[in-house]
Amino acid sequence: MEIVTTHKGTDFDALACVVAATLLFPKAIACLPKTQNPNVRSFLSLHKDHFSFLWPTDVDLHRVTRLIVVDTNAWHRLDGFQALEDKKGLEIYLYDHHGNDGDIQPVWQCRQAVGAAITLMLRDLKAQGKTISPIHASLFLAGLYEDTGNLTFASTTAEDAHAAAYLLEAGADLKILSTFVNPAYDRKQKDLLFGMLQKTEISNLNGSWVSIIQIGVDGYVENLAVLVQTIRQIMNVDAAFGIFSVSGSRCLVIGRSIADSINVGAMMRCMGGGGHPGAGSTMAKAINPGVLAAWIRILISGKGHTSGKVRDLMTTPVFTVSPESTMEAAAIALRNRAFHGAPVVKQDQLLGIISLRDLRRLKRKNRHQLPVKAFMSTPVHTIQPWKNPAAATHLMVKHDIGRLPVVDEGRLVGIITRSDAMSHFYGLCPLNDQLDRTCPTDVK
Ligand SMILES: [Mn+2]
Repeated sequence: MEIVTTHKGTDFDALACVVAATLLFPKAIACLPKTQNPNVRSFLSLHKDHFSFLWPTDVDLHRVTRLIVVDTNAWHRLDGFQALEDKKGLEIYLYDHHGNDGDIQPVWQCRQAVGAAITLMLRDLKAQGKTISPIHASLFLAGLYEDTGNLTFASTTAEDAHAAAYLLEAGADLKILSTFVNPAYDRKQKDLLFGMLQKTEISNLNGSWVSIIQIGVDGYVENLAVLVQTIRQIMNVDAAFGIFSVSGSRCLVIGRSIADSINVGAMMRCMGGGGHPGAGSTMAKAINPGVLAAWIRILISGKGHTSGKVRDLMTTPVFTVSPESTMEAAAIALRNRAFHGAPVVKQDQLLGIISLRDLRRLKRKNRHQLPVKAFMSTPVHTIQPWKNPAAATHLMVKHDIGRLPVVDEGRLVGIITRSDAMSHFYGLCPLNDQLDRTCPTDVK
């Protein structure tokens, strides 16, 4: 049995990719997560007769031989398929346009940083000469427009624009599109937008204009992400962040950015969520909204109002790996110590970083005997021990890395990880420290 699936909180791009995959793999059965974005839900309820989907609970996992994953590359974002992660002989195919943060190990993949994942699928549909009906074209264009902000987000590529032209030629209906992609605001959304406009604070952080809004939300309000996007446009800022106190001690944080220097996805990953450079979100539990706002400012500016130093947080001595050791030996050493990665060092010289993720990428067993130096990542970003922890987090967010060697006068003296830096900031939080790791439905 072949199954196509995508991420929880399914948006139009994800839905478009699932449908496109069933055209590319006619034997595959489409399976949608139980949670979908509100506009996708209303689209599906109107187009019930055109598409057929299974729920994850309808699938007998034992019978799945091929899993086609679209618009995500992380197991935790799938609904109900985690049990397949270690299944022997399962073939995984992947189409995705997200960053390098996932842990799904496909046997075949098409991954590229384009504006929308449907652009990648369309490339193959065109190459295989598949015909696209006007309804398919409309759905695909909805995904393309939603993920690229009508081709205006910085992540948009020329291929996305070509894909849009191709879909218009195939009969995509712009009237249907505007009904679903930009649905009219309901009463609650209008009220909340009004409140957000009054509360928005604008500041210049590291040369970018950023608007941060803290606001309470009464009951359920649909599609808060659209409101954050609207605020960004009205305020004409580089990035906007909404911190919505949802209920009790939970806050939903949603960010939208058009500046290359503000990578919302990396910031939200740091805060326990996820997303793209231009869009992301996280659900934070038991953290005061004011602390979340301060955290966002720290992540963007790299300036924390804290007195600690990197040397107080770093781990020392550092476990290192020699460039000549085999990948297999390095992996065993890392696993025994429960580390995810380590610096590669030769005679006090820091050469690179090797991680378990690099090892998982080696497909063929015989490559495990190759030396670490062939697979380590370079160049290495480093930090000095006397720097502020906020500067360390800033670097980790900017380059989307999980660990930072601490170097003093050319010598490796320690290492600081994302969780070291975060535990420092959490220490400042009045309510302290849990993050809810579930991805909220607004993540694009
Ligand atoms: Mn997408």
